[in-house]
Amino acid sequence: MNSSLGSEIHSFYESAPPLKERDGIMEKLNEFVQLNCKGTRRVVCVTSGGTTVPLEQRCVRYIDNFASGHRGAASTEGTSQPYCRSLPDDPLLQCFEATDELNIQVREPFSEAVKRAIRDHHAAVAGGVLLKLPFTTIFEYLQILQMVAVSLRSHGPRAMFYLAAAVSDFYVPWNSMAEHKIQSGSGPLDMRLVQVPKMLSVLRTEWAPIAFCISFKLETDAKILLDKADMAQRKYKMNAVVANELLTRNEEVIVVTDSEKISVKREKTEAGSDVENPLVKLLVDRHSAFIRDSNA
Ligand code: PAZ
Repeated sequence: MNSSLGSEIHSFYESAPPLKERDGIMEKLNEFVQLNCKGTRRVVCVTSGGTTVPLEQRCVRYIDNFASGHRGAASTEGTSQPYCRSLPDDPLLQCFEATDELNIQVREPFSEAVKRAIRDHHAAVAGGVLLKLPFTTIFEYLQILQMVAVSLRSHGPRAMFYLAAAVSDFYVPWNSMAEHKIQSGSGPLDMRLVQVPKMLSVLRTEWAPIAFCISFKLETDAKILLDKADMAQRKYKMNAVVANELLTRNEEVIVVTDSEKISVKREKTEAGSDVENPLVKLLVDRHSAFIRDSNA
């Protein structure tokens, strides 16, 4: 990592607002690591959804992005949230109905999918194999990612990072952000956003250097997608970069490694049809080969 990146990263973390419930998150993470990071068991950190960039410290406005969290959720069931993607947007009101004054039941036609989602979700949480750490802002996301990555370091090549979240590229540093709501009467808004430091680099070199790392690259222009994915793969020494276009992201992705470009297309499964199922299968196989090659 070069020294200017090092100082950008340092100043990002130094000036970020302290993570709420840091101790609670750390405790859950430690419990999860103790339970799961042992023997030959593999562990994956899936990031999903998008991060926001607050414009005011007492945040009224923020910059958001398009990510829905579908990719991470669909990939984790085999984040929306894992097990919740089969639910409608307003699950409480749409999935349940009152049978009389006191009783509520799951409505048809949701009943089977909803019951399965609830059952599988509770089983995963109760078994200690699913830990969900929600985030909203870029500050929360990068602080939690650092905590998770450092906690998984000791699991070496058996840890996988599957970084599907759409992470903000620019942000307003906390110490140069207005404290109060920006007033609209003062004319056009002139605000300077600085680049979010490239954390893939520090993940690779310091936080979890021998983990199996998959990052995602989204573009809207097909002509530059594969070059950008290729560049990211080489620059950050990713085991693979999953390249996707905005409009076709649920139909096809291209897995770019140092020697291959593999197209993965939507496939029918028992639960429906998605691109995540074949993608996860391919990456799990690659992870197995990676563990074998590391003699772990
Ligand atoms: O969350 P979603 O299912 O709506 O979209 C998934 C995605 C496009 C955010 C993901 O596949 C991806 O490409 N993430 C990285 C985006 C980027 O920073 O380039």
